[in-house]
Amino acid sequence: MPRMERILVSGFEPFGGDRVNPSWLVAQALQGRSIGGARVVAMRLPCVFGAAVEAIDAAQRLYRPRIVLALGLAAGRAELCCERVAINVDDARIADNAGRRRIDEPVVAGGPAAYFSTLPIKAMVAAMADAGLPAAVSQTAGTFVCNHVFYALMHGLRRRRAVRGGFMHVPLLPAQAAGRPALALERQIEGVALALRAAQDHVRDLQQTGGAIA
Ligand code: PCA
Repeated sequence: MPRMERILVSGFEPFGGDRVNPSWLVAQALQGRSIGGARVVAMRLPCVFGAAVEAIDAAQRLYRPRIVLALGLAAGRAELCCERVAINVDDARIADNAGRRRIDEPVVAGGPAAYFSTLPIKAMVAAMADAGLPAAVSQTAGTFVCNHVFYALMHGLRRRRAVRGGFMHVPLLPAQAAGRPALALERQIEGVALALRAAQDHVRDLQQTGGAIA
């Protein structure tokens, strides 16, 4: 009997003084769930340049997923954000959890300037919005460890078209938001599950705008 397809969902450990990181809580909640005929495997990444990439690479070798969705926290954002593009630069405003700050260094020396997500970001946003959840396409994943992992993931998948990859940023939880935008954990879990279902269902993305005018 063929093995059930797998989806790898990563979340990050807390960073920058926070005690929790909702991205890991969401991934953990989805562990073992069956979505669109595939089984979710969750993993927690260190918020450390380099080490986070080694961890997600090792998990891909072990689990051989067909979809890889990395999750991270974007404090201050109100929506579940499907990231469009990863850029080849690390420029950290704060130290990572190993105490290192990388400033204007490439994620991959000699790599292209950017990679696009190969997940159907418009379909994922539509699925979440249809369920009444705040969702948006984001045009930047920042220049910290999230973008670093997203870029390295897409670089690793550049010749493996059968495996699709992407990144979503989630908002703060209400308990940690201190007046900033927030979204309850249950709604974050529901949103990411719907986004994964849409990613399973849509190999081609929808033609609808998710653009921004600077
Ligand atoms: N958010 C950070 C790194 C880890 C996380 O959850 C970021 O957006 O880069």
